[in-house]
Amino acid sequence: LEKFRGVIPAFYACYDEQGNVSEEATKELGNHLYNKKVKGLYVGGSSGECIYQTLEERKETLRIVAENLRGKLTLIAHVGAPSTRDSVILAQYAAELGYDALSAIPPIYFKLPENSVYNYWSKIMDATDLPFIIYNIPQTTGFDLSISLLQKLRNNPKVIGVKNSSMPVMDIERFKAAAGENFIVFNGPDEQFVAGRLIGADGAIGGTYGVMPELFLYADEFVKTNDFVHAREIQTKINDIIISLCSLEGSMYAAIKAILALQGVSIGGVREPLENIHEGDLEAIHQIKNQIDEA
Ligand code: NAY
Repeated sequence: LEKFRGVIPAFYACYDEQGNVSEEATKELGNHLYNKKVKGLYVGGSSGECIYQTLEERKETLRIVAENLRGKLTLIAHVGAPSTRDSVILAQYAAELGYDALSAIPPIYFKLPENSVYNYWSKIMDATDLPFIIYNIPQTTGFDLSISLLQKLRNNPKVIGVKNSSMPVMDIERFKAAAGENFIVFNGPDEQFVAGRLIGADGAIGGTYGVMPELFLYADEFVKTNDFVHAREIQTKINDIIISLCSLEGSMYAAIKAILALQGVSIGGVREPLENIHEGDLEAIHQIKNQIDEA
């Protein structure tokens, strides 16, 4: 499980000027993050705007990233889709492409009982030989992973971890305690990266890493060397930046992409209904870029 321990940016959706998935931009962002020495990539999750993409677009992104970076970075494919059938199609495709692991949110829209969620995740796992990482993100899905469901899923040896994006850091500690040895818990909320690592997260996957990978890599090093004073200092800088990113007319991902463009990596805008950058955001975008440079 060593290959999952580390800083793993959630990969952004990469579009051309018409808003279509761009092969060139996808490669460019992948190479950029590879050069920053991140551990891996989480492809096609929330930050990948998976919920607003067609099955074909999601396959396209999975393919481009894998062809470009498999063997160089740990690649996790997020395959959660509204139906079990589409999720299984994506899972099988990711396995063919050589991904290291699969991951999925619980099913969204209908409020389904735990048993349906169990069956959904199990069918994805049955579809390939790949290990599986549960994605718990109750604030967007409305489904909170219970300890008993985790323990039931844990009977399947393919379940190797949880990416936990719920806000209480205690959940990370509880999931670790419940799951036992040989299990990876990933910190989800970037605002609590240091706290999550301290309470036991083995690795971390996040939506803002891509625009400031160095800060998370440094924070991770400080945690590893027990230098909590410096780790906390970086966390404060990260949180100031995240608050700035979330304070514009445009959505957080639109702000991130605009800053990436200033950093020399152009991956387009966001897909509606996510809000794109407004004229009035431009000055703040430059300021946030400086804020990142100075951190
Ligand atoms: C993914 O699947 O893209 C992620 O891992 C993103 C997780 C993010 N949560 C949400 C709700 O988007 O990283 C967080 C988030 O961007 C960060 O904490 C800033 O709020």
